[in-house]
Amino acid sequence: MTMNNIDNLLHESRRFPPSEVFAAGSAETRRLYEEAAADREGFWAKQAKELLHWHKPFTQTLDWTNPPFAKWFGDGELNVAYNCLDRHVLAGNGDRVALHWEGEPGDQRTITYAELTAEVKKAANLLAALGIGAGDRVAIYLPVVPEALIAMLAVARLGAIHSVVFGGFSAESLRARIDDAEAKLVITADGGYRKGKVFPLKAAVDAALTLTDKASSVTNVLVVKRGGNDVEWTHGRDLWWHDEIAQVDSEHTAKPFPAENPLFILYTSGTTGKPKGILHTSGGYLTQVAFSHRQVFDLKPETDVYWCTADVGWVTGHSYTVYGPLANGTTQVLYEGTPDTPHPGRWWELIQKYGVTTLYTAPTAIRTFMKLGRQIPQEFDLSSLRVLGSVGEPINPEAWIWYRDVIGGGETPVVDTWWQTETGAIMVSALPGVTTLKPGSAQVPLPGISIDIVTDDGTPVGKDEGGLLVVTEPWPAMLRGIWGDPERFKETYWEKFGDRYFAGDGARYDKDGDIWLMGRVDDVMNVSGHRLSTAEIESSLVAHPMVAEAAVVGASDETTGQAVVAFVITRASQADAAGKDDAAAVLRAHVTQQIGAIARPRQIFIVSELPKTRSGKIMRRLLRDVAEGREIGDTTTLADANVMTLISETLR
Ligand code: 6R9
Repeated sequence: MTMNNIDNLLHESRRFPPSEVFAAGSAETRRLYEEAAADREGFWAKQAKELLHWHKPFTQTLDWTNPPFAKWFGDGELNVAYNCLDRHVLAGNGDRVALHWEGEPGDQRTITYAELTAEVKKAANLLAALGIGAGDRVAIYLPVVPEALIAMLAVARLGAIHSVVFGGFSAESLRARIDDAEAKLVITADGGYRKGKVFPLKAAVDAALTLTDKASSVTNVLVVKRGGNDVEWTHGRDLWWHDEIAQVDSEHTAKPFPAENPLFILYTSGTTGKPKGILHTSGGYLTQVAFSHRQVFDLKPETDVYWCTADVGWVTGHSYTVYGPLANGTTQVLYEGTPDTPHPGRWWELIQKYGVTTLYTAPTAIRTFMKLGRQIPQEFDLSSLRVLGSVGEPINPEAWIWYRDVIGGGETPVVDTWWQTETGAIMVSALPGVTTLKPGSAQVPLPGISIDIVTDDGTPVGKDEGGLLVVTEPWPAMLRGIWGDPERFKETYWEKFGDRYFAGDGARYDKDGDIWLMGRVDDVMNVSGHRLSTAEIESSLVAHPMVAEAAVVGASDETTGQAVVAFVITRASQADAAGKDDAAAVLRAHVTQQIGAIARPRQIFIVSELPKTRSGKIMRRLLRDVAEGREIGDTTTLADANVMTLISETLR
């Protein structure tokens, strides 16, 4: 976050105490803080028992004898899918709507808990017939269609491990993830709808599996029919989902698995070129996502209609579309497409149509709507909304106020939720019935979560001071490791402060002790709430024959938070032939093809030098000054003081 934003934060001083409606039920919520403060582990044990069904009850809560490898509820057994499905049906809620799904072209499906359970049972039988059992990895590369959730839950039901890959990732990225996890099966679709067009997914799977001569670990590809587009077919490997599902038994008994059985791997960008496979397990994860979903959104499962706009390919989709809401028996909206198709009021139309009470989205979306103007949402009846959530990056107070006023009718609480793929669940957030809301601040750790802000050498800072955000005690939904790389897990998160988890975010306490997130302190960018690594994009750029050297920075961007800006030194012979503009266009396309459209640089500057320190480190801070059009900062540590003049001259 830039200094401008920080100034901005300090200019908004309005405070919003809970309204009477919310405050009425808050005594119980307040007690949660007290209980957790008195006995943190006992508190989580109680939540795990109350919120979940255990086939075999646990007797141990936390095993932290081998840090940083935690075990929660280690001797207990449960089935994650049973908790999200069967038990609601058995409790008499089978007729409750689980999903109001809407496709981008306007097609709809309403699926009750009984129907969803039946679908997942069939899918589990199908996967088992294809040889999937406990511990096997299944890659899921689907648009936001009900089958994405059905596939995830079927994998979970068998005790297998899913790795969902966002549909916007390229064939190369997909292959890297398939290889790293050694997935046996890929579940995809012929296509999905985006901005009025069908984008191909099966074609990317075909390309991924033939990228190298080396055979992949994949034995089958299951294809959901969605786009209706033509697809190529590899006989013996490829199977249509609908054909296969029609042939399997509809009964399936969910078997219990140990609480620490892996549930999923989700890849996320770190500070090196190689994405990390974040590993989550079952009992602790499900406890914390169910708990936080219930408390942060003041959930009333009987009456609420909840909508989380995240794609299931991101952690927010895992924790707050699939596992948290379904464990709580929530009715939710699931929407396949983009917010502006076929018209810019599409989201608001959906809220009106389904009577959405709870909306969970990202600041980048809110800022985009702000730019389009309030008249668009004002054409729709949004009065059903009662809680609004934000996630993915710091929300600037201006967007916070707009969200509350224009979308929430000036009354609806806005909860800003801080968490990460690694934390699995929300860690810092206001609670609507208890917290007096401050626009722009994520505010307080949830009950049972221990957070601190410390200096670089680990000393806790005081009120009105800033530093690095750490988690000081293990938490139930914490990552259990990086797939296949325990050393990297220790190094990345634990080496810096020993017994405390280093999140990679800067933060400060205000004078009341509330927490304000200040953005990443490492080389991770945040573009539209998605994490991208500078190193990953740099290595993609230097892999192109035209490029000699590349440096990537995240420059602040009004809508997307940050935008990718690249500085590239080309190999003389090649670049002359192409010309600067063409070279930039070619390289932007290259990054899209290698990683995916989300990583495509907003700008590529062709330069003759990069600013480096005497030890050869690229000084990204100076490049950020250039990218953001600012006066260039202190250059005294540069090996060659003239470099910045040279760069500025080239770009003039
Ligand atoms: C859930 C999710 C995690 C990174 C995180 C931080 C940023 C997320 C935030 C926030 C400020 C918030 N972040 N929520 N920053 N306020 N409410 O986004 O996971 O994709 O792993 O990103 O996103 O920088 O470290 P993930």
